[in-house]
Amino acid sequence: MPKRALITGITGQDGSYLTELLLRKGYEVHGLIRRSSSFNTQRIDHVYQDPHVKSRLYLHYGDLSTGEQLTTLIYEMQPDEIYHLGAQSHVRVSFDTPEFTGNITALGTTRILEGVRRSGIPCRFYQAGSSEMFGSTPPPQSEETPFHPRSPYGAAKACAHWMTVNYREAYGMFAANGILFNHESPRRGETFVTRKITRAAARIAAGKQQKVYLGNLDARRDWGYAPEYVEGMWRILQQDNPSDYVLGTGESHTVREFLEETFGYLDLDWREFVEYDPRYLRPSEVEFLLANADRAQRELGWSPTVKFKELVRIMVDAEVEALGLVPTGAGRGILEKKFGDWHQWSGSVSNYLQAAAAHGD
Ligand code: NDP
Ligand code: GDR
Repeated sequence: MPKRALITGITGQDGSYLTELLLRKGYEVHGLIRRSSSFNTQRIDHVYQDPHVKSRLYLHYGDLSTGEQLTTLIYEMQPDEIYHLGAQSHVRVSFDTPEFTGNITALGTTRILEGVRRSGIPCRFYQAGSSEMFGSTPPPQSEETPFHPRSPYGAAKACAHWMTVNYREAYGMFAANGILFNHESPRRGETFVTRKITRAAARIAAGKQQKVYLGNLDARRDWGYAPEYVEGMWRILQQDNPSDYVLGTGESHTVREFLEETFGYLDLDWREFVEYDPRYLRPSEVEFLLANADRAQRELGWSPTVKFKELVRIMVDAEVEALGLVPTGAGRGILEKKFGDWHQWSGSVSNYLQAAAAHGD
């Protein structure tokens, strides 16, 4: 019998990479999707087949705002592993929608945990925790670092983290937290800063856009490559005992450095194209994130190989290709060289980008 996994947030960046990983490992994969008036499955269309054809990927309608249906779904599906990635995941937006963010990002986790408990199923549970929980606590941040969240999103994730610990301790559930630092890819949502910058730079180089408007350029982030992080999630659930792990690269850079690297790769000077817009500032900011992921390296054998400059090249090449142009190629070369038989990541990225282009993105 293949293992059965349920992924919430399957249509997001991480959900799509995790789906590919688990299908490659032979899992039967079930995803929770919410009904939308426009297409929201572009990131997984390339692995989703007609349900009338034999397939190992199944999609179920549902929403993290309602617990009863989630419990029924879990009870009927009997998954071996649940990867709970669904969330209102945008930090800036969480200041505009604090109650909604708490409902989905914090209580959504409680609803899934409660669904597992009530169903009485011995499944393993992964909570998608975030470095945003550390907030203003100085770097480097590890599993021992206290949380001091600086946004409704960070506070909601801290609640979800502690609920996961509580269900582990109270009911003996295999419930584990990943505490993941920023991870990016060509599939990143367009309003997160790395994708916003790489997309704008490629369009500017192609003469399709004049300017890009940004907020705080001084914030420091530890940016890694998303496909490596979903491998970490899977490893967390394969341990003998449930525990909590920080995943990050151990390198931190400012948004300004990301601009320099991106525009520099395209032989452009970012200062000519970037304008300041206070709309993108947060009422309280997280200034400096830098992971200490020693524990993950020691116990999971996980250490990311794609670092800052390589990440930029991968993302820029993908954006250039999406515009129908020929990329410089360093990014594509990095993927092919580093991942050997993982070169399908770049294949699926291209498929996704072609699909996105067909949708008029
Ligand atoms: P995305 O924003 O790309 O994806 C979020 C997913 O959650 C989407 O599939 C979205 O569906 C789904 N979702 C949102 N609201 C609901 C709801 N009410 N009911 C059901 N599903 C819902 O996030 P990422 O893939 O980047 O991140 C995955 C998880 O990891 C998130 O929980 C995020 O907070 C967390 N995280 C991410 C990090 C990163 O750097 N990427 C770092 C640390 C943590 P739809 O497509 O319909 O909007
Ligand atoms: P973050 O990612 O808040 O770290 O959360 P984001 O890319 O949104 O911001 C990173 C930094 O860039 C600054 N910034 C801007 N950000 C956005 N989005 N748009 C802008 O125009 C802009 N200008 C400057 C921000 O102020 C910030 O300092 C991401 C999300 O994926 C979370 O879900 C996840 O938990 C964390 O990463 C780890």
